[in-house]
Amino acid sequence: MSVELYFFQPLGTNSGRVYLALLEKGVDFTRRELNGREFDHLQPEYLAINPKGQVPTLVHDGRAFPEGMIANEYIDEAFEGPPLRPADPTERWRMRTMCRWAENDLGRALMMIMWNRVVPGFARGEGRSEDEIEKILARVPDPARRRSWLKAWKQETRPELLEESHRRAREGAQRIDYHLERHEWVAGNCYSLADIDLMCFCGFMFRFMPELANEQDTPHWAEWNERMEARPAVRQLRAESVFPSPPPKPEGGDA
Ligand SMILES: N[C@@H](CCC(=O)N[C@@H](CS)C(=O)NCC(=O)O)C(=O)O
Repeated sequence: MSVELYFFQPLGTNSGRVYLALLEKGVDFTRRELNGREFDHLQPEYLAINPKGQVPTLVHDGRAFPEGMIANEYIDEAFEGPPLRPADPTERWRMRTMCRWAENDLGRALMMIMWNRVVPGFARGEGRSEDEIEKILARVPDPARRRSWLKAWKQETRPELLEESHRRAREGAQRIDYHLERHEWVAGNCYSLADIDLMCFCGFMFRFMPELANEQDTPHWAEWNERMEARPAVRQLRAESVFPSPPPKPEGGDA
């Protein structure tokens, strides 16, 4: 059996969720790290594996499984190891609801904010010219992704969208805290893929948006973080990660 994972960083959002699921299951996998800053994900060899040019992609016995959330359900079904989906139907429903929310609601708002902060520096790299950058971005295969790269690179995202994302980030942090005051784990009584998603898509708020996520304002979330950090798989994930420094805040405040 061969298992490979193509990813940007062990602790990345989309990459991290699948990386951590594999660690939790105890799957022995080959780490295929792509350098996002060098746009390795747009190289023909990788596009042959994932034509959308996105990470992560799980490859199991030669078959590619993109799309992190669904890949994680596959991992839970295909490999031995502790279950990552609750057996109880209500908890399983809550797990899926929260995975979806963490990725597509709060996660999307956070991505809008972070994407706009990091893309210009990311695209410039060690001194690429504007011309070079536009040529690279023209290779992004998915037209919607290409537009979103270009908007962030040119800093053309509408300010109202960023303001709304900040509102959602603030409300989202409070919602997580309220939820974790009532449940030990995100799905209820057992650790699941929803804990993995909450950590990977939203956990970085403690570091990058400490005004919204911190021990005073979101104490139950902070306690859950401690439960997460005590897990051997999470410790291993941290040990295998090098997380970049926080990106600079834009001038003139928060948005
Ligand atoms: N729908 C994909 C989204 C994956 C995704 O957005 N990955 C980001 C990295 S965190 C990426 O590959 N970005 C490069 C790009 O979109 O061009 C999934 O759920 O796995």
